[in-house]
Amino acid sequence: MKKELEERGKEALKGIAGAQTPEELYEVHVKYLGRKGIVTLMMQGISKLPQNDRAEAGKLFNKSKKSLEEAYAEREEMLKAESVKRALNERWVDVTLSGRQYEVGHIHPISQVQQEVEKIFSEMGFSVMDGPEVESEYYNFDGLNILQNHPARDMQDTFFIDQEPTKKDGHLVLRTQTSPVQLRTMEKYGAPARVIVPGRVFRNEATDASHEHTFDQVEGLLIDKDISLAHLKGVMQEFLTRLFKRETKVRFRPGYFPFVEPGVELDMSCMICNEQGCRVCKQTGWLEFMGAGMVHPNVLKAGGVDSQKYQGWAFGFGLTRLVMMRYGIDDIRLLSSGDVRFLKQF
Ligand code: FA5
Repeated sequence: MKKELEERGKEALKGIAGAQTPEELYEVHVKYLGRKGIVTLMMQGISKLPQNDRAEAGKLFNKSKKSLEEAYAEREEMLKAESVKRALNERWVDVTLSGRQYEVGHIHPISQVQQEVEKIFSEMGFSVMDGPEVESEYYNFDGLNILQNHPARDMQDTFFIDQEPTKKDGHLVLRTQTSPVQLRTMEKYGAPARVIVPGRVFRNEATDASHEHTFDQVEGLLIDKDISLAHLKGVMQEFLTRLFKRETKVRFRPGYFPFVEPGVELDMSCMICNEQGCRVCKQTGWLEFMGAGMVHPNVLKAGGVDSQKYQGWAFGFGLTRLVMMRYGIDDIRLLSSGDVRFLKQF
């Protein structure tokens, strides 16, 4: 029995040393040391030995079993370490390689300038209002004193929504100006009011370097007691001076918009030539900036404001054109082209 144990032991050790994977090693374990393994079964045979030989045989088996278990544990550790090493080699990463660059977007130049405009007007006590881009004919025209057959309706080519008109609101249109929000503000908050309305507007017109079918405007409305155009001049001079970070002057010229009376065009001093005259200002020293005027009594009435008690002014300028001036962009169409090579510059 001793000899057989020695031989089986050698065989088992050889099997353990020869196992190349944890699975193979496990098979060797089952074969020799498992519940029905060769060594285990031999151990069970000790009880059949004569009484005197049992103690010695027991010791011999325990010793042999212990050394097999130790060899097994050692080999198991080794195979595990090897398999980890293999896995690491297979999924090898060169940590010295430079990383992949992820593009992070940034704010569009129109939104950047819009945020600046909002900040300056907020500091002067104006709230920022919003209004729908799909607007009713009533708010876009009728309520603003632009009557059904008034030639002013031809001034702005309109995109009409293909839907039955309602008696009260007429057709739905893509708003051609931010002025409808004048009415919405008066209806909602009454007087006094001090708001600006940045927003997108749409006109059905042929595009060129300075005209888009979709562009942004900023509307302004101030209603209170004892308000005059002098306040508008002061507010706009302060606004443009803060925006361009240099002393900027403004001047009025007569202008016509049905929803104001009197109506004006406001020019700003040319920041390129300091009023000396250049190509940009066509040698005049002034740049056209916006339309404005005292809110027409009919519009105050439509907004539910008592024109005997309150008056005010409104203005509307092209935010997209302001962005062009700010960054020296010579074609408006670039701003909505979605060309990242262009947008990356801002
Ligand atoms: C208006 O839209 C009036 N609602 C402005 C107003 C408000 C007057 C309140 C009085 C009181 P106008 O059509 O001129 O006005 O447009 C205002 C500005 O929008 C222009 O000065 C110009 O800067 C810009 N704009 C007009 N058409 C285009 C276009 N096709 N592309 C880009 N900008 C435009």
